[in-house]
Amino acid sequence: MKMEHRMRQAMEGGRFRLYYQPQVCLNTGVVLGVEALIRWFDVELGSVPPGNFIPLAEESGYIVTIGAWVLNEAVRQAAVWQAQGCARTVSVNVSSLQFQQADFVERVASALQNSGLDPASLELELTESILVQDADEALARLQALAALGVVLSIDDFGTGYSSLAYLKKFPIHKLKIDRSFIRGLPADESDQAIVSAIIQMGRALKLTVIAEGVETTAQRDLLQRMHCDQYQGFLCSPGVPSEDLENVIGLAM
Ligand code: G
Ligand code: G
Ligand code: MN
Ligand code: NA
Repeated sequence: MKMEHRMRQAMEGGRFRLYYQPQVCLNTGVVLGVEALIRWFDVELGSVPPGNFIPLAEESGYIVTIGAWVLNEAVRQAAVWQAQGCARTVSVNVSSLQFQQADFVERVASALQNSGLDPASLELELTESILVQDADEALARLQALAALGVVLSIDDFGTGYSSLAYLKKFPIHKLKIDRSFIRGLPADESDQAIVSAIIQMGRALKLTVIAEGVETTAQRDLLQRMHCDQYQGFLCSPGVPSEDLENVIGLAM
């Protein structure tokens, strides 16, 4: 069976779920937000890792359908947390094709409106490649999203081909340092230099900086000394179902 057909069946059968990975304040240990990560539990194939289907969904265009579902589901869940009195942001990964839809901004606006979620509680994770393609169109779209009040972050920061000029040009609020630079910490001196430079630049530009892929206390402690704002990684928790989140957050540090 073709993968796209399987994805369509899985979507119709409710076989996709969102898991949530905490984003932790390095100063206080408080969980400020979570990143929504899609999971596919197929009737026949079992658990299909996102690395195996997101690229195919991007090629076939089905990512637009998946992305719309992810956005609405994440916003719905965040509105539930908000109604429970829990201030917590939700970060949603946005694919290039999804961002390029003519009505992408309206889709975000209506997801917010339908749910009643405070726009400041929604973060959109964009990759550098999104900013490189058709920069004028991207600028207009980002300005419209920023005007809605949503937070715009650059995912996998430092791994793309774009220039740093976009940090000046686009209304970006947050940088996510790619985990390839975190892996070598605390020992690797090149990684130290790169991470430290990103943090300092982020601070100077008044951006929030979050480190991805933090797995050890030594990495976390170094990032804290470097004045990084937040971290995300297996040290706190992998992505977990919403019902397990309170448990994980109770243990966060
Ligand atoms: O979720 P990890 O746990 O395995 O995710 C693997 C890859 O899939 C990462 O690059 C991540 O950004 C991407 N990914 C996870 N969830 C989503 C999603 O909802 N939308 C998109 N576009 N990518 C996602
Ligand atoms: O591309 P993006 O940054 O959205 O991808 C998130 C991916 O990173 C997911 O596959 C998630 O499971 C993975 N991830 C999250 N935390 C860690 C970590 O501490 N170590 C490693 N190796 N992967 C992580
Ligand atoms: Mn991400
Ligand atoms: Na990333």
